[in-house]
Amino acid sequence: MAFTRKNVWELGGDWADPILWYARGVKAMQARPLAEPTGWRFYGAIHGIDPGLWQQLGYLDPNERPPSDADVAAYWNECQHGSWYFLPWHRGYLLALEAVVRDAVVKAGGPADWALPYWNYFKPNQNALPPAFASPDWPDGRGDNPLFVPQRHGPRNDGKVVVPVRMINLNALGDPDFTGSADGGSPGFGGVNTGFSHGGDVHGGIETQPHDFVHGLVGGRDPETGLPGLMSDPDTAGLDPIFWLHHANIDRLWEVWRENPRSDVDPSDANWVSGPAAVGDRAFVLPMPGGVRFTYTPGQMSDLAALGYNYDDVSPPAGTPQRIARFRRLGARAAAVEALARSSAMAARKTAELLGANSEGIRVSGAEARTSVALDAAAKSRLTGSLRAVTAAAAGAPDRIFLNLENVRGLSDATAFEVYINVPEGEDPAKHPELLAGSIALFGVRKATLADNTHAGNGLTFVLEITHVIDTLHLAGALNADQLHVRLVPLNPVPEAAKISIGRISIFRQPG
Ligand SMILES: [Cu+2]
Repeated sequence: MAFTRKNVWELGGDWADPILWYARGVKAMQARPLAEPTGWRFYGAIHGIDPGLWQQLGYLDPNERPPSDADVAAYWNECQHGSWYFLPWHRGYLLALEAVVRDAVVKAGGPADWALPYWNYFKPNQNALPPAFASPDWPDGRGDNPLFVPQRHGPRNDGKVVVPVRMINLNALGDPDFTGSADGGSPGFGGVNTGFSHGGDVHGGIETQPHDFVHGLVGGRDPETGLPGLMSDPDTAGLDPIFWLHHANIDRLWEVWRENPRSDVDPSDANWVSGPAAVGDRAFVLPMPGGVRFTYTPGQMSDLAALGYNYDDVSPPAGTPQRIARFRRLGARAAAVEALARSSAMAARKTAELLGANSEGIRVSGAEARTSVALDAAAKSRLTGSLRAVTAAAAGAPDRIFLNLENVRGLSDATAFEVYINVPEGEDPAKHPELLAGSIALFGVRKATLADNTHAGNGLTFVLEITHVIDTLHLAGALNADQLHVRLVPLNPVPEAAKISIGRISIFRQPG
């Protein structure tokens, strides 16, 4: 039997059967003790657990019996972030949770083909939290709906959970490479080459947007206590039932990227295919119903048919960037466009070159932060040369450009901001969508800031592709300046107490 994951907004009602059965399955898991590997909180702790934060949020009693040391070592704090394992690890995590929920559903007399729904916030009128998750009541009016979580504060921290469509994007789907690098160029669609990475430094394309951003905006931050919503912090995110529908959508986007390729493929590198266990690091292993251990490698996660499930829709969404459109915009002749697309898709990955960086770290607090990036003249002329060459008959693909926010540190993962380039002085950035580099939320920043046994406290690095903005400036003849002006516009004023800082803002070119 192949299981089909369907759009939560198109199931035929706020409490359509798959949602009602999900709620019942979650309820059954929540009734299990902390130490039970198929319990709800155990599953949350597999993603990540900060016992102090769990206690503050009311999810852990210090007197509870913990799981065995062996179970904690095998399963807890396993999630992969800032890594090319981000997508395959979470795919296995979804499969295992889905099997545990389905087991509970079937035992309660529900359908044997139950599958997780997904939340596609990109679709028109589907960007609000699905109603069954927003109501404290079951459909009969009883008030212990397990899908409802009070610690969801939303983008404005007022409890209204809506994903602002203007601020999320599918730019990552346009990336020809699954694997990126941490050299300042593309972080890839799927992330950079790492070992076992429970919170790596450089977030990959699909991880940064929309993944991190939706986490931060759904969870938000309690305006009174300053505590994160469950979804905003990786150490609490797995406790929120909406987590799984968000991740099912990210998982679906991986298949969208694979299904609509030019030459896009998952990595063939043995370190990706076999995963960290093959080099003696922790294995990807999850508890399944009946005491079964599910051990898996990234390579086993590529093929949905082999895994026995599918999605009802993997067509390319509106707004997927098209390389061809870029070449046309830069003036390529009609006959050259396809050849340019092929050369850009086939090109071996080329090393990134620094175009410039700002001179010192900046603090982000209040309503805005600004800095300037001085551009190296020689590197810039190589960039403009590659952009101009597109109009020639036998050109290679033009450079792609990346803005790096390096060593981002702070204490509030719900911090989210837009990044703009060269907004004219005195003008409202919101009126210049053509100058919007991208939007980020700092999912994982607190963990990455505190020095502990896995982190040196270096913070996170976010990489935004700004090719579209640079093209705009180039076509307007505005790339001749010797610096670019960067404006960070937070979604909500950033409190001093969040201590948000950015070590360096740099811009890199990468030959296309
Ligand atoms: Cu996530």
